[in-house]
Amino acid sequence: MKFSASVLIAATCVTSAYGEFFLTENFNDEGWTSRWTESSTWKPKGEMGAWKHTAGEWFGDADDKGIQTSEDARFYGLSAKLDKPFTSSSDKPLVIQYSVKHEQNLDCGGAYIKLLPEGDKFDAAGFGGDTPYAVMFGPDICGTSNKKTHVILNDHVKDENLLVKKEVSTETDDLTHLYTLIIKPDNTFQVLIDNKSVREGPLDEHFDFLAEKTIKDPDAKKPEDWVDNAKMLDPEDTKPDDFDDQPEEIADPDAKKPDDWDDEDDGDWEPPMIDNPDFSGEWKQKKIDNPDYKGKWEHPMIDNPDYSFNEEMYKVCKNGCTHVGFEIWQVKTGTLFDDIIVTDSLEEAEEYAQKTFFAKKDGEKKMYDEHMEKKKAEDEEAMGDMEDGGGDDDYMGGMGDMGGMGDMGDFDMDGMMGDEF
Ligand SMILES: [Ca+2]
Repeated sequence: MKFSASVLIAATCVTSAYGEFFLTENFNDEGWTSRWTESSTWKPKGEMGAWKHTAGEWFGDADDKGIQTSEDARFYGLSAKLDKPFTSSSDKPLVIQYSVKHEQNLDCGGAYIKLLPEGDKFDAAGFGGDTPYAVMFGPDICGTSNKKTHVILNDHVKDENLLVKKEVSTETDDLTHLYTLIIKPDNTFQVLIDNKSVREGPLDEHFDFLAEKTIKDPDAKKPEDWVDNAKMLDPEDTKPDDFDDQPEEIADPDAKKPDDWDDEDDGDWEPPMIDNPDFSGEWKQKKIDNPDYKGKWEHPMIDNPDYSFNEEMYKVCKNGCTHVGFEIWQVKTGTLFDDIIVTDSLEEAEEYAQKTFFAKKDGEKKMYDEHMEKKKAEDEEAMGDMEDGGGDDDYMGGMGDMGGMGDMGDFDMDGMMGDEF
């Protein structure tokens, strides 16, 4: 077997200068299946999709494989045990990093990773959407409006999963991107995509870890005589005596009871209503500024007696995280995962990124551009043939090659919502 550079790097970097690896996975060897377990009891077999071990359609190194979803409209469940449990500590961060490539131009599907805390109790066969987790992190795309990078952290005090409050952007093109989440002991976090920060800040500002700092004063009430109407009816304005109060509609004076009208069978005859030609509108009293208006009453705020800062928000793995896993649903498949690292050192994650993602990136882009050029030329040729007299069948075949439009009818949006949180 020919080893690529990244296989050798992963194999030799067990210890490191900066910190500890809790897991590194580059999926380059056939033995990855012995390290990862597919979920087998989470969903019926027919609803589960198969993982493909491949470098994909475009890549920086043909020997550098990842794992790719390969069947449309399926669930995918896969997990691996960390080399040793990661326990949140007061002097080191938690760093989770992995790469994602949506070769299929993903229209609807998850591509997030989870860090799991269950230790020996962890049920790899049953691992799925309901399995407790410490961190859920990574892309989730469905339609044009839902395109984000999930960041969901477990609050060990309330035992609740907290969603990041401001949406975090995600990449939607067909190339590999690197996603990094850092949770620091100073109770801040950072999300990097391709090593560029896309969201960062204090945990208490971005997640609902803490009670509100201030609340409405329960003893304060709006005074009963508070005037909060800015306008009032003008008491000086009265209806003129000569105002002609005409109804809006009148009975049609020209209508006549039909000769064949039978009062017994048809009931009493009534003429139809028509617009009143003399109607000049309703009289309305003028409105003026209210001299007693005091403005909108603002409820006074006080410090919340239930608020207290929690120094340990960052401890998402308080009792040790032991596994990582993917449990996702994809409508259109072709997402390829690679180069996962869980470490307590940002420097280590950066170094790993340089040796993996950044080493392959330019080669992949070059191959992708060539692939697209070739495809464009083929499509143009197919279109040319069609204009020269090709039939409808040729046309549909060409469309299928261009975008897989034949699959559009199989969407199951409801199906994907159930297991996410
Ligand atoms: Ca790889």
